[in-house]
Amino acid sequence: MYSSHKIAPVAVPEGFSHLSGWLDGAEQARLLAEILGVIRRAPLYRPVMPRTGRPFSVTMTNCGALGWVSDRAGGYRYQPTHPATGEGWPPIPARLLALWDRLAGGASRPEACLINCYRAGAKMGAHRDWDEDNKAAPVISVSLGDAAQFHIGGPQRGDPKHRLRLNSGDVVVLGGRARLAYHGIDRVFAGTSPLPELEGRLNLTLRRVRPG
Ligand code: MD3
Ligand code: FE
Repeated sequence: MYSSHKIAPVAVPEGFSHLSGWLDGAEQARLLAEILGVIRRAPLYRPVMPRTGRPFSVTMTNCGALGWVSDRAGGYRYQPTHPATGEGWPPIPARLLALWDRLAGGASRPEACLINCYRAGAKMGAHRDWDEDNKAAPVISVSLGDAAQFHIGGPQRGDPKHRLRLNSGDVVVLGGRARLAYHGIDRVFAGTSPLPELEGRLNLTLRRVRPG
């Protein structure tokens, strides 16, 4: 007999696909080495929120022709240079472009790969990714290191949320209605990284910013 407690199932938005374990351990290690190379050239920095100046708990950097940045005066935007060094961002590693070509359904290649770094206690509040002029192309996310609890809702902040765990090597494709859904990271499970070279969590998001 089923319990009579009514727990409404929360549908995942159309266009959301979670490719659990898409990258094997060896591929994760190769990708991580390349991303650590990016971070050496374009150091992680801590963005702050527009107007309030409140710091993010996540640190960030980018690779690609454009990178996503945020500061008090300029707000959320894409720009071709690192906010601290003034240098151009390093290129997106070829293996990430190959992943895009395989999974992005024919969308033009991404100009931006945002790298989010979560150390113990870091999280990312519910938000929508709204800064790309191109909202038709999917966003593709790759997780490395510690596992995290992710949530995705709908187009309104109050919509019911679907929660799932993202593990190292998981890939998520956000197309269709999922592309503009509210989402965030509730918590990181410290100490669960299977990669000896990585303590904490890195999330890479490939983004087509410009139309085309
Ligand atoms: C759903 N990153 O960088 S990845 C972000 O794990 C971001 O660091 C989270 O949200 C992270 O903006 C979540 C999964 C993800 C990425 C982009 C999305 C989900 C998304 C864009 C639209 C909808
Ligand atoms: Fe996001």
